[in-house]
Amino acid sequence: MIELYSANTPNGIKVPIALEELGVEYRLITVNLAADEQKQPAFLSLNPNGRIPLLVDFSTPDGVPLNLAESGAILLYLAQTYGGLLPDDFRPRQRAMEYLFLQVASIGPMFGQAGWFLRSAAQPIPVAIDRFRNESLRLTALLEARLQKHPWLAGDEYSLADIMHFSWLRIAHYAGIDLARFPALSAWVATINARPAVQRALARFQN
Ligand SMILES: N[C@@H](CCC(=O)N[C@@H](CS)C(=O)NCC(=O)O)C(=O)O
Repeated sequence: MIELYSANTPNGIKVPIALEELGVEYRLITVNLAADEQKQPAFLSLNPNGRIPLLVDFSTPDGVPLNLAESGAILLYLAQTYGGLLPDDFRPRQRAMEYLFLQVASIGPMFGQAGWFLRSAAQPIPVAIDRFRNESLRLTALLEARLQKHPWLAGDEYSLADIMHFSWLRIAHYAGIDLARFPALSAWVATINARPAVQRALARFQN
């Protein structure tokens, strides 16, 4: 049995998409970020970092529930535990890992900061907006170049790397990026968005 604490945000949708793709059942507990539920003692006792997503797996080999935060770690755990979303072959498997880490270390933080300085800062700080938006643009161009050559980020196979990046690229406008300027990425986003598992995951947040 899996419980997932999450919300309809770029990092929050990654785990339900992976769970739906893997066909693993879960109970979704929606966290109200606007009400700061993720900073309350009950949530902090599960994840001291006070952020979603947070997964609790009650079906562990040692019988002790596992609390796991960080979307990259969670997707890796699910892929390794439930089998899928990671290519079997040596090279594409390493490539999937490479893009997984690129997302958590670069795209996520850069898009997040670009969006925050563009939309949420109390006053506009042009140097910060330029810095984070330009770096987001550079990284977007990197993904575009990859997808010009390969159907998926790991190569020929849809993997957890695609889920990680899809969740941010589908809202690229948040970071001030016009996705229409990137044809391969736009087509890739549309293809992933049309997957039944992705639609089921997104629908879970509407209920
Ligand atoms: N590196 C983390 C980032 C998690 C994260 O920033 N989650 C956001 C939602 S997308 C959050 O919980 N924000 C609420 C807050 O910062 O209080 C991951 O990949 O899971």
